Amino acid sequence: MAMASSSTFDLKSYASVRRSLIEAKLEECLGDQEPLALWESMRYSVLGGGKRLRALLCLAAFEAVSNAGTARAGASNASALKTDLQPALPCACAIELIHAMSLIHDDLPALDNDDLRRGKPTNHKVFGEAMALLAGDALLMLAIEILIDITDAKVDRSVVLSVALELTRATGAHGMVGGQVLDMQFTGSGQNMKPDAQLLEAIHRSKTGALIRFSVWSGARIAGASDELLLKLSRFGEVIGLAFQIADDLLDVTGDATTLGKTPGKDAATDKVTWVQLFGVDGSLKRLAELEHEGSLILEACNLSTTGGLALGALLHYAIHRPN
Ligand code: GRG
Repeated sequence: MAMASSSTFDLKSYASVRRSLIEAKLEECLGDQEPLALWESMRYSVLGGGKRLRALLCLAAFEAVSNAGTARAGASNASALKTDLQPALPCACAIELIHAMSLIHDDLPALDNDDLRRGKPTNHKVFGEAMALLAGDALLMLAIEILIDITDAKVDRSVVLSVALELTRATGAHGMVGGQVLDMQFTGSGQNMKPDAQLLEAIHRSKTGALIRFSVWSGARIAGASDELLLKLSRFGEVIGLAFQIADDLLDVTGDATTLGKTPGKDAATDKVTWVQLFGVDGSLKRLAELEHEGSLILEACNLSTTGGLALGALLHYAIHRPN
């Protein structure tokens, strides 16, 4: 049987099968409930949109670690669902809920003041600022709720607790919120207060990278990865997180509104410090190539050649070369 590699791996089929599971679970978590206006606003920003990159990373890491040590994936069946993903599904969805809430709040007039997201009017444009704020708050707590509520017999309570703890760290002042604050402190500051590459990477690592790193780490943790493997996959997640944000900065310069589903050129218009602003398009492409190489080496060292491992490699490539 022909063996699949990261470059021949059919990510499209792999992702399509797993996205269906993710969408169904998100629908279940966000069923119509009271107060209707609140749930409508929550559903608007979570369902029917988004690449689901973070949830896919979580499921791929879970799959990779669950099957570590078994036979290499064959090219023809690389996307087939052979592993029960249910133990990791609530976590994958919790990550998407947190991600969606961060987008709602990020788009508010008090922050980025954006009108367009995923090709639709932003949440506050449809439901008003007060409801958008509250929908974000509710999604944040719902994410924690569905995580702590994991009752799958295959997942030990101590694992659930450690995953919940890491998620709060990745999301709050140690992670996304802290990174957003640092980002704001440099936005619009002109030439005088530019961070250097190290500081900018630290901002990216917390604002965007922490949740992406958590996505990989949590899937691996739920699957019972050893401390050594967790450390390697955690670094892999960090590399994807950083690369994802640099690619995002590049897309803001090179993309168009239809493909991106959001307004391009905002970074320059608001004088946001980005990799592109500091090092130009070529400098950004060079850094992305370095990160892709580093991520591939880490993955090789993890020795995860089954479907999940190949998917992680393909998702690294996708995070860097994606169209939106
Ligand atoms: C978490 C309590 C709490 C508050 C949020 C606003 C804020 C604090 C943080 C901002 C975080 C943020 C929006 C970072 C940008 C990350 C980014 C590039 C998002 C785009 O992600 P994609 O491309 O989006 O994966 P889709 O639409 O595909 O899901």
